[in-house]
Amino acid sequence: MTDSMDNLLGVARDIKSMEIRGAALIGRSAAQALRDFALELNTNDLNEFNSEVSKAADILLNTRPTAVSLSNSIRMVMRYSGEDVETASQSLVSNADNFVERSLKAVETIGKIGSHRIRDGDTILTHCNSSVALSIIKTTHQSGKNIKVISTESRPRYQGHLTIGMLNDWGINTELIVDSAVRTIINEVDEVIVGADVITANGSLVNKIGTAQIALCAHEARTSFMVAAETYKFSPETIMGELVPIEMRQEEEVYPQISDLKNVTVRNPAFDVTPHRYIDIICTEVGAIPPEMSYMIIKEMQGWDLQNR
Ligand code: RUB
Repeated sequence: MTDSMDNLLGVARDIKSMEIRGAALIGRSAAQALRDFALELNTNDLNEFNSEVSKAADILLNTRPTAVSLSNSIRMVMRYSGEDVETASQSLVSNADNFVERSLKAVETIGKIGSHRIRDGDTILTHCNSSVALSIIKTTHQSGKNIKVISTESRPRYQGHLTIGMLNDWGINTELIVDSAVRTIINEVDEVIVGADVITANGSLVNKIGTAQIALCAHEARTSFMVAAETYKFSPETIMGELVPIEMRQEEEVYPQISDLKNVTVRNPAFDVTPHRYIDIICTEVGAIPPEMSYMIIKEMQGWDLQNR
């Protein structure tokens, strides 16, 4: 196997095993992996270049099924063109670099936009470990507002432990709760802020399992529910009526000794769907929008052309 394929398979493995995780990082890592793969390809034949790059793209696409950042990032990188290998490769590299740059800038901009909605003294509840939701929280803290964060554990993979480590390092007053304590503490919360794996055409949110229950609690308690999502988290496929595939992970993540129990199985969906009516606002890099505007974001920001599907 070539070194370039070896490296790409390494990134694909890390995405699958969740060494690389969180939708934004998955999208950027895939773009960079495809870029490095193209740069290391040793061929002067454009047909061979195209075919190898598209095989590599398929390998990355098959790592995790839910996060649309992965397919959107690969789609953007694969819009390269060129008369020969050199120009095609340059075009692909520039697409990948643009995606990564645009993603990093979006996370920063969302941090600023979202922080305007948070008041001094607020308590924020977050779930899982979303770099974009945390950008809002960090920016708010850096702006001098005094905030407290409550973080769920986010079983079964405990991404909440990553979140509290980061909040601790930034000097933010933080409390960790078990996932099932959300209903108990919701009346102390001023706003829920979560990230997104997917926003559908009708403005619904696909995010870490447990998000939908939190949204339901927040709705009942009249607590504001904010989603932090870059425009490449919006799913063009859902305009065509496609359903978002929900990743099912291994039973052992939830109960390592499951094989000892012959009459028991574990169901381990990694994500769930929060209906748009429970979402107050989606903070994107082009502004804070109501979920009902998601269709427009897909049409305008992603140049989505229904005729060419
Ligand atoms: C991560 C998760 C995050 C979103 C958004 O799930 O659900 O909330 O991906 O993250 P997993 P970000 O740990 O299974 O990848 O804001 O960093 O894109």
